[in-house]
Amino acid sequence: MPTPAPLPPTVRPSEEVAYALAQGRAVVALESTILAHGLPRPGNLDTGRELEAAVRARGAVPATIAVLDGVAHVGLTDDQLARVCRDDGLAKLSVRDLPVALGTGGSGATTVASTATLARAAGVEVFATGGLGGVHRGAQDTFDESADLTALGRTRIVVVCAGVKSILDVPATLERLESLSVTVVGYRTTVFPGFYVTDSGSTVDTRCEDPAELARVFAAGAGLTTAALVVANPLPTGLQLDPTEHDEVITAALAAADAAGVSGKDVTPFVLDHLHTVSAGRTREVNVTLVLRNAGLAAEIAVELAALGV
Ligand code: PSU
Ligand code: MN
Repeated sequence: MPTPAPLPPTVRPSEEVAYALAQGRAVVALESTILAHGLPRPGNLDTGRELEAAVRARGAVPATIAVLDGVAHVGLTDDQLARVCRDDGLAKLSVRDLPVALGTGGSGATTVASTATLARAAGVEVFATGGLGGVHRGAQDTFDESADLTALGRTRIVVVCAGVKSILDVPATLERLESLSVTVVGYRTTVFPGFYVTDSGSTVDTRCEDPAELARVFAAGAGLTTAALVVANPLPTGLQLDPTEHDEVITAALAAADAAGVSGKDVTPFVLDHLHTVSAGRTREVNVTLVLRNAGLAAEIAVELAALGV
């Protein structure tokens, strides 16, 4: 376990997380934007708790990350988690927003980019989310590309996801991940998953077969790369959203975003929310299923990494 640089007072691991890290025990970071902005209330709080339980069930300590009153908490109390899931108008904080929130006493949920950044700063090496942000469709006109990509290009952490959100331009996102030297491996497959669906239509070059192999792959990058290892964990076909329904609801949701004139960081939450409505809750169900599976796999990888003791 590498010794992290001293933390600024505005980045605060919980007692449990600090203790686990000091003991070299497995810790898994969890993001809060999926809870605050990606899933509808009030069920999002159950999901937040289930994610933490899924990590614990596999012998790792969960560290859900969010900024509350000017402090970035790495590991939340249940009250803090409830606040993140309940508060109206909680900000969505990417990396560029962190200095403002931390310097002015602000609060907000953290995206993949900012969660990975804060986790790494605290010494956490494994992180689970649903789907990564990436290149939006039509980005050649809007330049809308998630800061998740550049953050993963400079943050040495394992990120377990079900691919990138399928509202995006998936092939373009994979190209950008390659340019940014982010290692992408499929978990027991070379078919790159499509978030709600098993197959995005794209492939990856590499597959890994088990958590121990993934831990060895991550450890082997020490000193060679400062980029993330993305582990793409597909839903089994039996659990995916029906692919025909998937394409229909995505088209409808993107058209609605266009008609509403939504732009910038509001696009992803708007489209996800619209999807939950037009699919009568099916996208929500599938999103919860896939993120729980990712948290479980992330915990298994974290346990293997801790066993390597590097
Ligand atoms: N994964 C999910 N649901 C989500 C997200 C990820 O299953 O809501 C969030 C993550 O926090 C990710 C963000 O970083 O969506 C991407 O937002 P943007 O496209 O504005 O960068
Ligand atoms: Mn964006």
